[in-house]
Amino acid sequence: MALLTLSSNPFFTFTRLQPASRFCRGKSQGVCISGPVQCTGGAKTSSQTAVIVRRTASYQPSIWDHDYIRSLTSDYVGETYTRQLEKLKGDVKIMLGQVGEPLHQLELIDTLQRLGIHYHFGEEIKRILHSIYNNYNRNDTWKNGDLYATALEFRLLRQHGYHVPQDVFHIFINKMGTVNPWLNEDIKGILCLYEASYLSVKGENILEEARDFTRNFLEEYLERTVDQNDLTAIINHAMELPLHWRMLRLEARWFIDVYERSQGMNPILLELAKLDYNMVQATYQEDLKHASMWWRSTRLPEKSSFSRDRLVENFLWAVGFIFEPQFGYCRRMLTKLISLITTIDDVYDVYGTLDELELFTDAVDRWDTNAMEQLPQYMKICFLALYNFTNETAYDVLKEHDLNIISYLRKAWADLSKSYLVEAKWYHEGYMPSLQEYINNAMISISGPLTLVHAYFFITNPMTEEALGCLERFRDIIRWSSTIFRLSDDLGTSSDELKRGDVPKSIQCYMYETSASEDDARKYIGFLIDETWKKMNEERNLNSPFSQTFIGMAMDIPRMAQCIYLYRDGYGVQDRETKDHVKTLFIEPISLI
Ligand code: 0FV
Ligand code: MN
Ligand code: MN
Ligand code: MN
Ligand code: MN
Repeated sequence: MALLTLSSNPFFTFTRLQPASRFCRGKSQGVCISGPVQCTGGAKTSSQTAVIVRRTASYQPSIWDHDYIRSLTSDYVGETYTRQLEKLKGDVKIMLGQVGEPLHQLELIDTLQRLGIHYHFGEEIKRILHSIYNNYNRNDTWKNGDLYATALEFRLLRQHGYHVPQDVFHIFINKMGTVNPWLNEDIKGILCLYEASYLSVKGENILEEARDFTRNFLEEYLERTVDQNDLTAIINHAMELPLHWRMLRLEARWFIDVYERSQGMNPILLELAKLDYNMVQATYQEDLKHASMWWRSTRLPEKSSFSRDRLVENFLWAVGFIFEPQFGYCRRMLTKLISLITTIDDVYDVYGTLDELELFTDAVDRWDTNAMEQLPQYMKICFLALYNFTNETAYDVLKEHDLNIISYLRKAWADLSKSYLVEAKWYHEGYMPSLQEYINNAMISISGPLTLVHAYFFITNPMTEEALGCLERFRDIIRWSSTIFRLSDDLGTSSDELKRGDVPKSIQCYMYETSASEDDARKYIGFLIDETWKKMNEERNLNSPFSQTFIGMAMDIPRMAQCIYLYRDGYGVQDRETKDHVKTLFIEPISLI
């Protein structure tokens, strides 16, 4: 197996190319790089003489041993803990019923959410927010022109789907687009406004200004504050990523420590949060063991050694997508799904030759085991693994709901394979798409739509023919979720991808289109992520046929992607932040004392 040399990869040097001389215009503003591209060896697997040139990604093997995963245990199982949990839940329900002041109600809800235990109190929280919303214009003396109270109410109401106008912040912001000077000492209020501003939709200029102002203000505050304390830690955390974009479980783990040290901490809430965290961790361990057994039984890790072996990290993605303990089936199935996606992605991006990829795409499109015959050996096992997994999923649904969903799953896989093939062809032809042309394909090739279609079947109950139609018709939430997933992945992975030879990603398409520097292109992609979140926020509040659980998952996908790709490719490179996340979430319980 030969390595593709970097110099033969046109994209590696593209930043130095002059557009007109080296590229030819393609359809819809895309361009072709003229000249031959290496790595096009035909798939003459039976021939002794044909040399197949394959790329390599040099992925490191898994750092998690299967037997180690199997050996994970938790003390936090059994009736004693269940009883204690129920008692604490009862205490909190009483608390929720007794707290009278709207501001205290909101603070309690915010604390429950941040501690990750809100899911036990869905009905109570809904009832309280409903009554606050109903009194919205009638009784607001409790806010009394206070920025913190106004912003907290705004964020929580919007989070729960209520429409609150941005004008509530009018009185705090003057014509210069800055917060009124009397607020300069109100750090808590400004931080709260910063977090609230991420709930905005397109065109909300007050919130945009508020975001810019609060970010600058808080950054300056950090610069001039020498003492590091809990407040600066909280602000730093918020500057890294806003609450609205955070992966829920890791945020809960982080906040439990902050809360423990905070003034006015309520010991009942703290105890419930810690106990619940540990008990949920015990269910994660069982999910993980189940998925790990399956992964081993497929023998894909050894049969596809060119590909990423990332079962534990795949489970981390799944927990990011849906954390509540009762969704174990969904998490297990998602973990399997993501493992298959990753293997097949590496077939297309790294190992497969173009001829082989055409055959594979055709086999998936025809959904025909007869088409397997023409595939090289390494592809046969991938194909049958995906075919069997799909049938397993469909069988589960047929069994439970009397519905045959094979056509939906087939179509989702065919769409994904075709988008992979488009990228492979672009790469082999040296074609440079326009940014828009790239995104149209890449929001599919990131596998967000495939994942959400599957997720829909993993969680929806009851399921009806009518509801299935919605998957086809209401695609925007899926589109925005997948777009952010794609753009975040490009920010984290494209440098390595281009080095080993891959299609130009969003950053490079934009650089080529506008002659921007890489730095500016990255900023622009960050801006697109921002704008796409606004579309998600808007879409989420429309009257949707999807359940709140499904919509939550569509929003948790970008959150997880932003977490994994925050500093680098935390998926390909597993032994840094990602390893800490795995330990924190699945291995180490919180000490109860
Ligand atoms: C991205 O890998 C990635 F994270 C994949 C394929 C698996 C995760 C899928 C889910 C969590 C649903 P990579 O950067 O190689 O993907 P692209 O599309 O850029 O080749
Ligand atoms: Mn969720
Ligand atoms: Mn790919
Ligand atoms: Mn890839
Ligand atoms: Mn990538």
